[in-house]
Amino acid sequence: MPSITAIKGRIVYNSRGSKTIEIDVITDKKFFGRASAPSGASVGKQEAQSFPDDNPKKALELFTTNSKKFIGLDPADPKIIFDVLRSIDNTERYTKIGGAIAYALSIAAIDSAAKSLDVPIFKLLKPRKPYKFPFPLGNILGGGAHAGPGTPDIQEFLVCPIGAESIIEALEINFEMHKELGKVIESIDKRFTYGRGDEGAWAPNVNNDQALELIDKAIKNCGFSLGKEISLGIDLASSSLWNEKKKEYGYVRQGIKRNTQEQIDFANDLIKKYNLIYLEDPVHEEDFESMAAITKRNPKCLVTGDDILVTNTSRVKEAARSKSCSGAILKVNQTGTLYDSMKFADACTINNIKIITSHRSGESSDAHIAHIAIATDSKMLKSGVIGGERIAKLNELLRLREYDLIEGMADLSTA
Ligand code: 2PG
Ligand code: MG
Repeated sequence: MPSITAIKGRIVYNSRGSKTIEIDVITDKKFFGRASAPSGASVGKQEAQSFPDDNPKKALELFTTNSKKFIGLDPADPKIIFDVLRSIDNTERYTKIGGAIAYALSIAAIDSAAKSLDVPIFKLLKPRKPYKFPFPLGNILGGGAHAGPGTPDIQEFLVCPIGAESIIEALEINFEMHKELGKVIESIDKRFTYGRGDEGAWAPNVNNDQALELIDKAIKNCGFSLGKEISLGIDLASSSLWNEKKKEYGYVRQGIKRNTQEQIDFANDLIKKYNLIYLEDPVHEEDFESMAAITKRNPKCLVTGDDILVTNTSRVKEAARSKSCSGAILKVNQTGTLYDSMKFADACTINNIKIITSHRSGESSDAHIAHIAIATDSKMLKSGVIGGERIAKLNELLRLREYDLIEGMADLSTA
């Protein structure tokens, strides 16, 4: 059995230049694992809290004081790491030690275990086949919490290369779309500065409707057709639009307000008009009922919960009971440890809720989520299209082809 022989944490910076936690785990004195925690800009209320009192230093101090407790543990067993961490912080949202520690520790441990056992991480997490490549779900144009004034209220316009038969073809379709969309934006806006948001998506000075028209034009220019080579998805990130006092969604940049029924209609219309195969957080994070109405009406679209589920097993069970979602975002740092996430994935699978493993808008150059997507049978890996920290995950998918263990692309049918 591999055994942790050394462990060390430090503060580093993420892709937004904000402080985060990085942890090194060494197994059997020579197998080195490392991970650093990502962070969100549109954060669900029920997510694990990144740092105690918003203070990374405090998180690191508590971790360092307790780090000896992890020496001698089996790094290949996410449950053991979870149990010891829970003996230090048993709060629901890791408010004492911080979700950033939980993330970095549990992922660094599996990273070093995989090296010591000379197997890819995904195989440690799911010992048996079948393994499939997730479709890359790429953010090509965005606004909301990820970009500045003048950009659309909608946080993310996403492409999914549904016609691709291999992972390389899938990535290339997304790259081509991103490049072409840049040219299309420039052709209508001579002052376009090639500005991009936190996830590498174009951040032009257009509203939601114009954004969709531009994307439509780029699809045609590439010679693709909607529903054949490519399909569209949207992350409405509706909790960022919701005003609890006024009980309405404010599309401030476009000057539109929508009450709950209007928001449901808007979501249904978007799915219909653009044949969306994916719609994330169409309503705010507490509205399981409206999510259920949208899910029921659109059986061919993955109506996906992000802020509403926060990778939380109890919440996805509630969503299954109320039939609120057909898709679920899995972000390890929303829930804390790798073990928490694998439990969440099990609950999704049992309830036939399709998993979409996802990056955060504030990322590291780590690639572990590519393995997590494969191990959890994710249909898609939401990881942007361009930008070093986004490409890191996508390139890992390409490397994984060399193991000859993964056969073909995930099955995207929603049945
Ligand atoms: C989302 C994510 C990732 P953030 O809302 O799905 O795209 O954004 O990390 O800011 O929560
Ligand atoms: Mg989201």
